[in-house]
Formats: sequence, C-alpha cells, structure tokens
Amino acid sequence: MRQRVLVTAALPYANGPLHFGHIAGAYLPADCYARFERLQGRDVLYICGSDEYGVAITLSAELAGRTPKEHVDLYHEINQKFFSQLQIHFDHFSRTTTSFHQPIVHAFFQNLYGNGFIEPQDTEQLYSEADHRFLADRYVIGTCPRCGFEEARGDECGKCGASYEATDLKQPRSKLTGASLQKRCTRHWYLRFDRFREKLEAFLASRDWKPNVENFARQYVEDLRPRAITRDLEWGVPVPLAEAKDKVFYVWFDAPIGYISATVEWAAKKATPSAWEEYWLNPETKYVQFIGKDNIPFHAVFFPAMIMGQNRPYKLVDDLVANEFYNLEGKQFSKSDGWTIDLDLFFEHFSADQIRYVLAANAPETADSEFTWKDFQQRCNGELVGKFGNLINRVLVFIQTHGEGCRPSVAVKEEFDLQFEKDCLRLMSEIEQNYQGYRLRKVASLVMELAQLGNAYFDQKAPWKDVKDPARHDRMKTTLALCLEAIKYLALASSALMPDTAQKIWQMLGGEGSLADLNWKKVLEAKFITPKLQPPQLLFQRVEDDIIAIQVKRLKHMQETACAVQAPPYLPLKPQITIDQFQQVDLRVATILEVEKVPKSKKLLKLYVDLGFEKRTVVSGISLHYTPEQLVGKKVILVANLKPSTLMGVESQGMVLAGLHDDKLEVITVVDLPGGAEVS
Ligand code: B3M
Ligand code: ZN
Repeated sequence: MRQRVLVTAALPYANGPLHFGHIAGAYLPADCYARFERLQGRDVLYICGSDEYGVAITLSAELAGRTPKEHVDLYHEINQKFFSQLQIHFDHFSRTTTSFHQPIVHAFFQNLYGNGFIEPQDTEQLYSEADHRFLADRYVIGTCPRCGFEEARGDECGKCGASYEATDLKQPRSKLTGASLQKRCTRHWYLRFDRFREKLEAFLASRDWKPNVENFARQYVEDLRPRAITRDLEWGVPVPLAEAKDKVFYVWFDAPIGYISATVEWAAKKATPSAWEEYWLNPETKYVQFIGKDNIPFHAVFFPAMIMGQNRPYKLVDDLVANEFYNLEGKQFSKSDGWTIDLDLFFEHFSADQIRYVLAANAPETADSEFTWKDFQQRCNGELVGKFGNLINRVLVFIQTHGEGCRPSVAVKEEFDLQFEKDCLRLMSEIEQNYQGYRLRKVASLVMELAQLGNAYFDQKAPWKDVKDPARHDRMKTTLALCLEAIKYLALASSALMPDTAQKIWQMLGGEGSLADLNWKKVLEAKFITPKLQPPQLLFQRVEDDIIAIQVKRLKHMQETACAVQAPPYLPLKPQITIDQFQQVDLRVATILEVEKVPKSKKLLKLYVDLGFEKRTVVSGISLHYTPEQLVGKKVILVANLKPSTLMGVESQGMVLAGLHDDKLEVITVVDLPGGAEVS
C-alpha cells in the first residue's frame, strides 16, 4: 500500500491579488513538498481553494462597488491564474462558496452542538437602523472614549492608542454610510474551546513542530476561552438553528472545514465520491499543512479542537509548517501603497522557475526575509546561469562538438571519478532529506552545490585536453559520462523546485515522458538507452542590468502614484471655542524619567514623568512610534488637569500631546523650559 500524504496550503482570501510573499510563505513550499513526495512514489493529494467569506470581504466588496459574490468571483479567477503562472499545481483548487462546503460546515456545527461544546450568549452590539443590520467592528467608527478623537476605529483609537469594545465608542456610526448606530442585544453561539485544553495539550505534545510553531500554539492553549463562532452578517455560511436565522458562521469557523469540503469536491469530480475518506478519515494518512505564521492559532489549536468535537475521526494535522513573513525591498507587499510587483509584467521578462528558485533560496523559514531585485538578479545570473546552467551547457555542448552528440559510456574509473560519484550521491541524499523536512532554502543551496561539484569535476578532468590525444579518449568518455550522470541528478533534484527546467534537462538527456511522473529511486539508477543526446537548449536567460533598473524604477513610480492618490485627508476643523474654554486646559512641561511597555498592549507605554512639583504616571499610545530609550529625557507637554483614567489596568494621570498625520506620530517637545512650566 502506498503511503498517502494529504497536503493543504492556507486557503487564500479571494479578497485581493496574491503576491510573492504568500507564495514564498505557503504555496511554493507546499507545492515542492507535494511534487517531491510524488517522486517518492507516495499517493499525494495537494488541496487548496479560495476562502470567500468573512467581513473583510464584504467590506472590500462594498468599497469597490461590487457584491461579495462578484468580488470573490473576480479574485478567485485572478489568484488561480497566478498559481498556474507559477506552476503551483494543486490536485484541486476549490472555493468555500461551492455547494459542497455548506453541508459539511453544518455537520461540523451539529456535532459540536450535539456534543455540548456550543453555548449561546447574549451580548450588546452596534446596530444600524438605517441598514437593518448589526455592524462588525471594522464597519464602525466613532469618538474615542478616552481622547475624544472623532475618527476612532471600532476596536482601537488611531490617535491615543486606546483599545476598547466598539460599544464603548461615543457617537458610533457606520464607516460606509455615516448612519448613527445604537446598542442592541444580540445572541451569539460560542464554541467552548476551553473544554479542549487537555486534549489539545496532549495533541501538541505528540507533535514535533518547529519551535516557532510549537511555542505559539502552547501560548494559545494556556489561555483558551469560549469564542463566538457566529456573526450578524448576510455573507457567509448560514447557521442551521431556527433561532439564528440572520446569522452566519465566523469565517475562521467555516474556512478550515474548506480543506475537507474541497477534498470532497475533488472526489466527486473524479467520480469516486468516497475517495476523500482515504485522506481525511484514514489514520495512516500523513497530513501536512502549510501556512503563514499569522495563521498558527487557527491551525494548531482551533481547527484541531473543532475536529476533536466531531463524531467522525477526521485527521488531525501531523506536520504544521508555518513560515515567517516575506517582504519586498524592506517593506510589506501592499497593493494599495503601490509596493508590489506587477505580475503580468513580471512574467513578460522572467520565468516561473527563476522566481521559484529565488523564493526558495531565500524562503522565510526561520526568520522574515525579503525579495529584492538585486538579489533576484544575482541569483539568476550567478547561480542559475553561472553555476547550474553553465554545467549543463558546457557538458552538452562539448559532447555535441567533439562526439557528435553520441552518448559516452564509462570506460575506466580513476580514484577521482569514484570520489565524484560518491559526493554526488551524498548530496542527492541530503537533498532528499531536506525536501522531506520542508527545508527549501537548504534544498536550493544543495542543488547549487551539486552543480558546482560538477563544474569543479569538469574543470579538474579537463576533457578538452584529453580530446586531443586518442590514447586518452577513454578517460574523456568517463568524464563526460559521469558529468551526464550528475546532470541527471540535477534534473531529479530540481524537479520539484523548478519543474519546467528539470523537464527540459530530462529531454536533452534523452529521457522519455515526464520526469515528474517517475520515481526518485528509479531515476537515480536509470540508464538511458537512446544513443544520441538532444542538442542543448538554453535553460535560463541572463537578467540584464537595464531590465532590473526598469523594475526598480517601476516600483518607485507605482509607490509615488499610489501616495499621490491616497494622500490622507485632513480632518475638518472642530467647532470654535472661546479663549476661556481653552484656558481651562492646563498644559505643563513634563520631563520623562522612565518608560516601560504596558504588558499585553501593542501601543501603550507607561511613562513616569516629572512636573517639577510632583511626579506622575501617564499611559500613552505611542509604542509603535517610539522605543522607551528614545523617550527617556525628553521634555513633553502634558494635559495636566485631565481626569485620571485607567488603561489596561494602569492609571493614567494626564495625556501627552502629539501630532498625527498619515500614520506618523510625533510627540511635542520643548528644549529649555524646566518640568512644570506652564504652556499656553
Ligand atoms: N484565508 C487567512 C489568510 O489567507 C485565511 C486562511 C484560511 S485557511 C483555512 O492568511
Ligand atoms: Zn483616543
């Protein structure tokens, strides 16, 4: 019986175009792994699909003037095309709006419900009379309960950094229509994740994951709480309870079930409707999931808990491969900021294998990494052309020129030849282990090592000298035959990573059929029978400086135009006040003595300041803009007669003045005045 391997990669939201960051993080590593396991003769199924529900999608759709369905249809197509341009080959790419999905989500819910893991709870939420609906946090803006900023977001204030429930906002209103919102009671259904703690702990203990994944998961398990799995929305999988007619499931409840429903759809389309069970219900199957690090809790904890509450023995993930983030030239890819690569233009100049290789060589496996045009050019020219392509080209051209393309056979082997054969096989076995361990970076570097080994061997044996002396022709034939063997290894080793290139090499060597359909071990030992080699063809184009210069210029240009379009609006002025009203505010110079982070808060810093006549503690939402070291010693302006308020458990005795524009925040400081000085 062949070992079954189920491979899934995070279902991308059909909410915008994918970029190389997504590819490097999940889809390429998963694709290479699936291809590799297939070469190993395993029965592999690589499943993915679009994640099409969730409030983020309804919001973007509304802003784009589309219905959610139109919106997801559009991006489902766009993203599928991108995957195929990159030769990311899924056995099935589904979507969560298929008719297969909903019944399985319902069954999941019914099992959890029947097993007592779901409980209703009443909460207050913001309701729009005008739109006849409850609004999710992301749709809400209002006045910050702390600093009075009128454009505060539904979950936290962009000005002072306070975080709160949307229901705490003053004058809450709809982000889309401006309609005012009222608090209303609504009932939601909570999944009692806390009741799975022990099972989850045992599950995590039984797995051997990378430390980043394991630690992240353990932290979540320590703090498991019931979580609402329903939402007041129209777009989503409806909740199958009479009481919950207007609710849908939270997208993170339905999306992971999409892995299963996609497999069910795959089986149905193949006309073997129960074939999915061999992957999902068979404990012998190995299940490997590839995700970005921001998805760890959902895959390491929530989805496993959902499965633990089922009556059917669905597979729990065996290996969870989570990569870090992958940036573009030092910053996150962002379409709206113009910080991205136009893919149609990219594929005009470059090939899928070039980018697959570069992404792998630089994959964000243990730390964040980035794409830079310079690195792309260097790797394409220095490695793909200079090492890999060079070996293949020089050997094949030599055989064409001096041996009319006839396949040389091994005559006598010297010690040096035997050592070369051994070194090649050692590298091949290392490459195998690293594919198996999801270490693509290492695979890419070993492939180059193999190419360099071949180059060094060819140089050392110098067949161009032997060709001149008939007495040494046997020696030359051995050299060439062993070089061809190394080239065959290169094709095999790079088949999962650079499938097009590997296939071209395979054909040049006289290989039959598709290399991807063959077996690693058999190819390793295979002897070619055709007496002639195919004339060599070019594998990789050099990447010229001017092409790279154009890309860099385009990136800059796109960013500038995006900035021009998106210049942040200036807020309208507030109503006039009198000088008396203003003078009620007591502003003082305060010297910052000590600064520490407020635990569990992203934005808040706790400042200990000196007003000359007294010292105070002030909490300020500036942590994203300043390090504690940058602040100590600064003399800032404090609203000194503000009523104290408590933020994340810390009492704040005043407010530090700061200016904010387009996400840039700057604290107002003075230089010479002493602490306590009045400011007016
Ligand atoms: N769509 C999040 C993401 O693309 C989400 C993954 C779902 S996997 C079940 O990052
Ligand atoms: Zn605020």
